[in-house]
Amino acid sequence: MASISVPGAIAGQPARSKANYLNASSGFLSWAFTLDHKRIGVMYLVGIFTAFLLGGLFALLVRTELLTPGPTITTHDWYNRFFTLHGAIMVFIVIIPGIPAALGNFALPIMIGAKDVAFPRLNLASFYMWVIGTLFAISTLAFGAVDTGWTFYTPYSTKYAFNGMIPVVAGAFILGFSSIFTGLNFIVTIHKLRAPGMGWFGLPLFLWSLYATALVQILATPVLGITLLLLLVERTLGVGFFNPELGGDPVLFQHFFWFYSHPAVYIMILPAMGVMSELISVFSHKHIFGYKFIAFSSVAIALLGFLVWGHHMFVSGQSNLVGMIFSAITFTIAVPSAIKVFNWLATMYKGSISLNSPMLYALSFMWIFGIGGLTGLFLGTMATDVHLHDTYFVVAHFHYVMAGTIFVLFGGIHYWWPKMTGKMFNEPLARLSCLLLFVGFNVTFFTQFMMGSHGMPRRYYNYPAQFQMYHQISSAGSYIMGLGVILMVGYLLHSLARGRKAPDNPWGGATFEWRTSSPPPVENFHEQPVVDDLYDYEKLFWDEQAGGYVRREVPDGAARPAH
Ligand code: HEM
Ligand SMILES: [Cu+2]
Repeated sequence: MASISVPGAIAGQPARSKANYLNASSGFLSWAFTLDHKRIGVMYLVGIFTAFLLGGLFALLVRTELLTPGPTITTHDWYNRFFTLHGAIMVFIVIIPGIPAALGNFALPIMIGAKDVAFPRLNLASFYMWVIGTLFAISTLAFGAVDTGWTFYTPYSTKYAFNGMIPVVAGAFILGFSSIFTGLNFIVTIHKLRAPGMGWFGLPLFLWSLYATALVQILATPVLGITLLLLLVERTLGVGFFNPELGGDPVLFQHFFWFYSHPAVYIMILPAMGVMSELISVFSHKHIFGYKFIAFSSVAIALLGFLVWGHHMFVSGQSNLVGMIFSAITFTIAVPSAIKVFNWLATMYKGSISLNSPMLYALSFMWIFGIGGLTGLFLGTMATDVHLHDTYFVVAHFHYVMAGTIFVLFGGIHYWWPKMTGKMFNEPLARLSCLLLFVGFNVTFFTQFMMGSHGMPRRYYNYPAQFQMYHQISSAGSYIMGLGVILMVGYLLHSLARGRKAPDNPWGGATFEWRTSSPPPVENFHEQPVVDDLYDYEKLFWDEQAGGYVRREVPDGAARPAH
């Protein structure tokens, strides 16, 4: 395709108007009332990242308190509030909306060749539900804060805890709507707005994972909503649902809570697995291996995820038979998860791998999620869980899973950053930051497996001296991670201010977002992309002048130019 040469146009790319979704309109109101999925995605990203910094601050306070047994920087009451705020912020405000609301909102419509999501107003509403829910939750600090742990177990939460738990629970309830709205929007968008000719098996795998996630969001979140409502009613009106003194059943709360919260683990991890499939294929410059297996394993994980909640309740007094059944079903989830890991490895095999920062995050995920998944088997086995339950082993396990997702969130941010902002970032610093996070993470949490299996309980302010060494190493690791995050904030801000202009396709991706300008125009495309195999990299060539990859039609039999 010949392009007309216009002064200022990048060689190898057609000349286009300079208008894009960022500069098409300006001013606070143009953002506050925007219906553009890309701007909503960016606003989510800024909000979620800010909340991550706040949640991270509470984590550092917890780790600092644990440097010595007994009081270090705060009282036992505030310690309880710190870990609760940390957990509640990270789960409800950061990681559950995380990848779908921020990266999904930005990328999903572009990836199917659409102009926007199916319901743009609902999308904006979901963003404001997130803002309002978050403000409610944070306002707890003015009401004595919350110290129940993020699980809000009854009857402690309904009878004894500080009043600050009311705004947090109300906030989590509101955040649930945000999650349901996003899920609904994505399902309808994927069904209805795919570019002509794009079948289900032509979808990028990220979207299969968002679709599977959306199913869980829609089916599981209402259960949590009602449970939190019952909790508030018991707390404020004294109607007994969970408190035995009022005729309620505390174990019922655990059933309701985990019926949502185990599937919620998949709301957290499935989108990350979707981003992984994109990253691994693009940075191996090789067609994804086992497309259908990866696609169906997302759906399988979503459905099986509803059947295993009882593994959180092995020591709640449920019968051994029920425990055995939950244990057995829990193991089956390892199968679709392993299918994904196998396919990623097979994709990398004999690929031409570039170790750019997004790929470093993806590889970190493989290690971290691998350990997170394998240690889950010890917790899913009843006999070992009785020993490990409520110890630091559990804390280490769920951080290996959840922070695995955070690594992919960061990988995705780096991957789509040039597309979102039109700017490149400092790649060597990005690699350094990933390294700091990876090393810091393993130092922080691997030690926790050790102290947990030696019996150090979670949520404890005080501990016997024998555990001090572990705690100090763990805290040192968390400070290394803190450095990594500060560095990341630094070079990303620098990129916004002074980053080199991003090419349309810096990494060599074949999905649609790499076939439009960086940043994209308001309507996403200058000309509608043609549907073809989104994992076929044969037509992409590195172009020195463009500073990125360009598509060229290769005539049959022509020699493929060297990279
Ligand atoms: C930035 C690195 C992080 C550090 C240093 C850290 C540290 C900690 C510590 C020390 C605890 C308290 C453990 C206990 O006594 O029970 C904790 C709990 C928790 N963390 Fe993290 N964490 C980090 C990141 C995350 C992330 C990314 C997530 C999820 C997205 C997360 C979710 C949780 C949850 C759900 C709890 C349980 C809170 C509770 O027991 O109520 N953390 N974390
Ligand atoms: Cu679970």
